[in-house]
Amino acid sequence: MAAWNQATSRGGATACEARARTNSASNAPERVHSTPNPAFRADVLAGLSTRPRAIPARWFYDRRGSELFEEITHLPEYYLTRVERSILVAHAADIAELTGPAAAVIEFGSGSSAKTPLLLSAVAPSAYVPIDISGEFLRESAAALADQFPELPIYPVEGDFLHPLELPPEIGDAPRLGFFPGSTIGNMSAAAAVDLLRAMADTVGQGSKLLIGIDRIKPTNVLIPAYDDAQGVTAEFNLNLLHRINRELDGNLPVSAFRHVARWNDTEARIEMHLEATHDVSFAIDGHPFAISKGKTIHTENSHKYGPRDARLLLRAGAWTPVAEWTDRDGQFALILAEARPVPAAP
Ligand code: SAH
Ligand code: AVI
Repeated sequence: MAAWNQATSRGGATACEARARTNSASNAPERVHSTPNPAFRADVLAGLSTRPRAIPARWFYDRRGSELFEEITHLPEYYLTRVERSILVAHAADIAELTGPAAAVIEFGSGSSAKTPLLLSAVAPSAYVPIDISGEFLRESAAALADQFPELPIYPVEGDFLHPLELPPEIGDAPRLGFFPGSTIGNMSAAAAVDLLRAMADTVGQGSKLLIGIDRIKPTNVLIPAYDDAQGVTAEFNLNLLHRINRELDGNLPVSAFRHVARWNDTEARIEMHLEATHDVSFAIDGHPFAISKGKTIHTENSHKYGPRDARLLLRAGAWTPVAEWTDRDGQFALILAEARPVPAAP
C-alpha cells in the first residue's frame, strides 16, 4: 500500500497563500539539497539506460511543471481545456441529475482544480478528495477551493494514482463520483489505462460513477500546434523535466542542447513529445554517466486520442459501463459518465 500523504485543507493554507503562488521556481538555483525522490531517480536512470530512451510523463509535475501546465491550459492552441469546460458548462445539470446529490467527488490528477467548481456547484457533493502527485500545488489549489466552498469538507491526497489508494475514512459511506478530466487517461498506454480504470473501480466501489474527459482523434493541423504552441510554453514544460533532473538528482544535463519535438504517431493514435539532442552530449546524473548522440531523443510523453467507440471500449475493458456521453458541437472532446458494474457473464 502506498503511503498517502493526506491532509484536510480546512484550516490549512489560505486561498491568499494559494494566490501568492509565483513563478519563483524558474529563477531558483538548478540544484536543490533535499532527499531525492527514489522513484523519480529510478525512473530517470532506467529510462536513460534503455532504448528508446523514455521517462514517464508523471515526472513533469514538480511545482514549476504544474505552473507551466496551468499556462498551457490558457493557450489559444490548447483547445482541450476550453472545450471540456464548455461541455461541463452546457451539461452540468444533466450530469447532476444522473449522479444524484451528496456524493463524495474524488478527482484523479486534480492539478489546479480549475474546472472542478463547475461540477461541485452542480452536484452538491458531501466531500471533495483531490488526488495529485504534485503535492505543494495540490495543497494550494485545495486551499483556494476551500475559500470558494467554505461548507465543503476537502481532503487533498498527495500520491501516485497508479499505486493502490485508500480513500480518506472521513468520507464515510457517501456514494462516490470519480472525476478524471483533462484527458489525462490519454497519457497512459491502453494497457496501463485499463489497469488504472480497474484500480479506480476497486477504489471507489461497485455502483460508483466516473465522469471522465477523453480527447478525440482530429486532424494534425489542430493537434500539432496544441502540443507545439507559438509562445513556446509547451517546449518549456517539456524542457522543465531536464531542469528538474538537474535540480533534484544532481544532474548536469545541458538543457540548451535539447529541443522540444511534438509529433503525431498515426499507428498508435497519439501525440508524442520528445526532447531531441541538437548535438552530441554527455552528462552525469547522481554520478552515473550518459551520452546522447545528435538527433536522438528522450521520449517524454504520449497523449493518446480516441474515437467515440474506442473510448467506450476502453471504459468497458476497464470495468466501467458508459451511461451517458456529452461532446461539443464539433465533436472535439468527450465527457463520459460511466458506472462501475459487475461484468455480465458472456453469452
Ligand atoms: N485535471 C486537470 C489537470 C490535468 S494535468 C485538468 O483537467 O486540467 C495532469 C495532472 O495529473 C497534473 O496535475 C499531474 O500532477 C497529475 N498527475 C499526473 N500523473 C499522475 C499520477 N501518476 N498520480 C497522481 N497525479 C498525477
Ligand atoms: C495532462 N495531459 C492530459 C496533457 C495532455 O494534453 O496530454 C499534458 C500536456 N502535455 C503537453 N501539453 C499538455
